[in-house]
Amino acid sequence: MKFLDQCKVYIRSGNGGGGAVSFRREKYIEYGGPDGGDGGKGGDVWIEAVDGLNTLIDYRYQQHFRAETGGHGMGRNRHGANGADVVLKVPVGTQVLDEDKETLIADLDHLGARLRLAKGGNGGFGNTHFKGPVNQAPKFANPGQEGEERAIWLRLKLIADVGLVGLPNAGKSTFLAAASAAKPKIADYPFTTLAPNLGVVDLSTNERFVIADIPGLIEGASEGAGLGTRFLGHVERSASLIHLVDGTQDDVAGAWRTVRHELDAYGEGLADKTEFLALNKIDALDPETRKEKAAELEAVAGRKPYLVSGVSGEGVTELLRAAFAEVRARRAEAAGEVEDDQHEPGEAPGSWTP
Ligand SMILES: Nc1nc2c(ncn2[C@@H]2O[C@H](COP(=O)(O)OP(=O)(O)OP(=O)(O)O)[C@@H](O)[C@H]2O)c(=O)[nH]1
Ligand SMILES: [Mg+2]
Repeated sequence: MKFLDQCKVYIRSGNGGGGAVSFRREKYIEYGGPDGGDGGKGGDVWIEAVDGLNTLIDYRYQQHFRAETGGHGMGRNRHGANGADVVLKVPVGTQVLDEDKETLIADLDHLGARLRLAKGGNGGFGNTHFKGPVNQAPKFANPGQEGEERAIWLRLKLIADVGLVGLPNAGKSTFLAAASAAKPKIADYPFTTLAPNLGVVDLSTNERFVIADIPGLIEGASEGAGLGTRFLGHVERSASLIHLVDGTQDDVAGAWRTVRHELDAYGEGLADKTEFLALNKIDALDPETRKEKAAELEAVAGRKPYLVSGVSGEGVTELLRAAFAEVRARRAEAAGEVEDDQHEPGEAPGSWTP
């Protein structure tokens, strides 16, 4: 699955309708005077962040969007109809970039965020508008204004609700495969995962969230060791992190500390996110070792770890449910915040690379 979804879209707002040239003609009324109505306004092109979408796939199939032309004005001072608008519906988290793919036009980061991308042309004035003391019977009217035409890029930074972190080989990809329908590459050597994988966790029809499996972190990752920390950008917007610690290694406390240190060094609020700590691979541990390792983790982290196994599936659902409760709380919080959110255009799009 592509983590970044982007596509180019061509839009055009509607032309305004032309004004009409017309004169009143009625029995017994001589010199009825001009009565040409104005043209209608052309439709606008809007973009809106809506619920229920999570990809830009629709824009792979349709790239051209045009709003309707305004209706022409008519005699008897009738105004032309306004052209219908077109609304591009996109998932929350979509960024709109200019044709140069650099200039950020908008970051639709909350539900209902809406922006006019192209304004429809105004309708032209009918000849009624031009009558005056000098020219009482103008035989001309304005044409409608042209609509705007432009190309834009849509870019979706998929927002993983929960990020999976841990040392290489901690079993992150295996966990993702157990939790979702994703099929990440799994192998018993470090750095199997070279690019992030996403999976959708389906607890029930309306309990869904996205989890991201990112490459393992090693000591010094924040200084560029291993694959570095650049992939952490994918989980910056996540509600929480699931931190997996391989229970089959000798020093579980050290493993936890290493990863925490790298999260801290990376910054961007990652270290402050709720961490669901889990001792993984418990299928390979006897009850005695489980207790021992769990106690070691608890001692260093200050709370009890979940006990899970991506291979046997033990404890996985329980951990996912706990993580989802947090996701849900964050979503409710975000929905409440939207109203008074004085939103800024956001950081330059170039500052974020996968
Ligand atoms: N016994 C056991 N082995 C596991 C479990 N989860 C993963 N493994 C094994 O651990 C090894 C690494 O698993 P991955 O899922 O690739 O680990 P990862 O954290 O994604 O590794 P990187 O992508 O390299 O960072 C593989 O050989 C897996 O079969 C588990 O729950 N129990
Ligand atoms: Mg992996």
